[in-house]
Amino acid sequence: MITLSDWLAAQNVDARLASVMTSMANASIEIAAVLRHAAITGQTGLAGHTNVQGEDQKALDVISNDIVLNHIRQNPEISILISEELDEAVHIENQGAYLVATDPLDGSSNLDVNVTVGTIFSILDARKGLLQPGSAQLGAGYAAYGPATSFVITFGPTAAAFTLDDQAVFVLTTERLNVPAASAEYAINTARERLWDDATKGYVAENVAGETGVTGKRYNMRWIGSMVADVHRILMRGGIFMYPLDSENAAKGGRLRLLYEGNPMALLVAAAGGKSTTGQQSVLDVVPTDIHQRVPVVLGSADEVARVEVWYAKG
Ligand code: FDP
Repeated sequence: MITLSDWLAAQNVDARLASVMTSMANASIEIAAVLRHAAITGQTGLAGHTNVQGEDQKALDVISNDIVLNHIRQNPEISILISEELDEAVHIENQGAYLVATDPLDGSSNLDVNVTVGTIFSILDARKGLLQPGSAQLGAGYAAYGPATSFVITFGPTAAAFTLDDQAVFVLTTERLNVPAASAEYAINTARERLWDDATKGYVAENVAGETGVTGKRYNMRWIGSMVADVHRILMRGGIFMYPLDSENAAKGGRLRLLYEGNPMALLVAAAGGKSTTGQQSVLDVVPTDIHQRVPVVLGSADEVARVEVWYAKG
């Protein structure tokens, strides 16, 4: 059995960077415990305020944010926190070399129905400022709180998955994630079809046509509605996840947040052999102009993302 700490010690990474992963793992273990009992302790439901995106905050969003902030404050290697739940970046009074950007509880609309949600995070060099492209990430990961709690991380070249055991220890369960280039599974909120651009409509129409269309193969659709859960499935068995620009979200730049949703997931998918695109460029190449910037996100199996790119190239 290889634990997360065994695995981290064996990686060729700075021990201070490894400690950031440990802090996020410890925060995730604590959040998993809160979620397990939230329905019993009455911690579900709204907290009564809205976050910076104008969305209602759930009690568990606030609790998860506090847990992450607490673990980050205890680690002197981290000097900046960017969180979906906080309007401004938090500058911590220390010399820490690392910045963490996080969505402490992603997929909150699934909270009250006991469907997988997660914590997503990105690690950057704090000295290089708040607005760095995803290609500058030093590491990234997420915890998926499902039937088991998974912790999936990368320092760049490869991605590994751990599963939480009964002793609250993360155990290595997949050493090298591999997103197969070919897949016949796609994930998109099809209720938004009338709002889509021509590229998204064209790509999805080909999939729906299945073996009678140009791809000559039958596709299946899966949409959990928590990015963490949908991307976790893709990292484990392939497929494509799409939250494209559409006529409704275009004014905001898309739906998902670049720094703590698009970038970390794009880095993990790239480490596992997959690809990402906004439709115009790799998600990892977008230079942010705001810490809460939104971006179109398409990621997953390389052949499928390439098909989407072909559609966008048609203009
Ligand atoms: P949520 O608002 O529930 O936090 O982060 C945004 C997100 O969930 C993603 O996790 C998820 O993929 C997407 O929004 C779901 O969007 P739809 O409501 O369009 O299904």
